[in-house]
Amino acid sequence: MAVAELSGLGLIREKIGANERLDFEDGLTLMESDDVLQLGELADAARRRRGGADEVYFVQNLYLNQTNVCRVKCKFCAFAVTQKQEGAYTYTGAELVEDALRQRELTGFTEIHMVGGESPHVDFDYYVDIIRKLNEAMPEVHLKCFTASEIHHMTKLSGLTHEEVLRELRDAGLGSLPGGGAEVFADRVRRLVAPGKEHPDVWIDTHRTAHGLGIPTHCTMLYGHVETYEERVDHLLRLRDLQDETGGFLAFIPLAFHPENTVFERRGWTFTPGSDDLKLIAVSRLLLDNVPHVKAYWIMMGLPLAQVALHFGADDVQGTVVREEIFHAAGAETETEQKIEELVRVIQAAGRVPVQRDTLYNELRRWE
Ligand code: V47
Repeated sequence: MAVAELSGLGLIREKIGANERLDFEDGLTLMESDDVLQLGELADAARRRRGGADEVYFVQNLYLNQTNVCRVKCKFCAFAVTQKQEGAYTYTGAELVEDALRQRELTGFTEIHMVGGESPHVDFDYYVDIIRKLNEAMPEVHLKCFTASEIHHMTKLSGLTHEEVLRELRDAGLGSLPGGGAEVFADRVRRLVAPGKEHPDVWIDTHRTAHGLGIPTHCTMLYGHVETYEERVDHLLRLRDLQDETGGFLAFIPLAFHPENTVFERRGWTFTPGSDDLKLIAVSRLLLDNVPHVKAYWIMMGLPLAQVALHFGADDVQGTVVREEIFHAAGAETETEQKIEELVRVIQAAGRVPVQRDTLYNELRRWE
């Protein structure tokens, strides 16, 4: 077994050295390996071979959630509520602008990352209005808003196509899409964890359409629940295929399942082990040879493990964030905000060069 595994990774090492693309079987060999250190070393080598250097990126951003009211009931989600439940909120465009402007006096964020539930109690004009108002109030701030699932929800609210919805949002000021809502594409997994959600092909098609309109996007995978290694690899390769076709993904973000306050907590599920989080960073870096950046999302894995992940293929720690709700509803114990100085310190302590970027990875400032 050990010998077979060694030879498997040895083969993959050779392929990486020869710039050969890894296939499904290679992906499976990587996922099945417990040699996490070797995976990390391979991923870091592949990253450098493709032109990556010592830079580690972060963005100064603000998280907003326009509503936590959601019709879908995904089993992994601890954030969503129904309209009648205590704590339900839906903010108007004016309220979101007021909140963002207040935060702007405290931090000079360059990006607003806004996602929310699929509320049946709003219409498409609501979404266009909040984008337009935020854009008018802060035209220099990049609006990275709404998952593909939310875009799909807007087609249901409006009767418009995905392309029409995206065009209207883009014309109102939308800059890019975040990568949420992808979960794991395999039908079996979707039926178990998100039976109320649209078919996974819709996520792919929505991102393809966005890329066609010149709207860059991000991609994710929510791992650590019912998915098999095969299903993880399949997910990553479907992302790679789309990137081959369009080149529109800016970064991949592996998202570790957080079980607290979800139905899975009642079944005794626990958080993913750190070794799995590192494996996911490494394997995704190895398989997604065409996606420029892999994020070690510190909100999810904590800053110390994110520092290690920077040596396992990741080159981005996402951002300063300010007020994260989705992972904290599900038991994340990290802070909800980091100051730039702290991100810089953490990146430097990991032996890397901090670079503050904008959403599109233009360099704004570097700390040598
Ligand atoms: O869409 C929900 C996932 C996503 C849980 O694009 C959960 O740069 C784990 O997409 N445990 C939201 N995951 C977060 C997200 C994201 C984060 C950082 C950067 C970017 C980017 C995107 O989180 C959801 C869903 O897929 N999620 N509940 C949970 N309990």
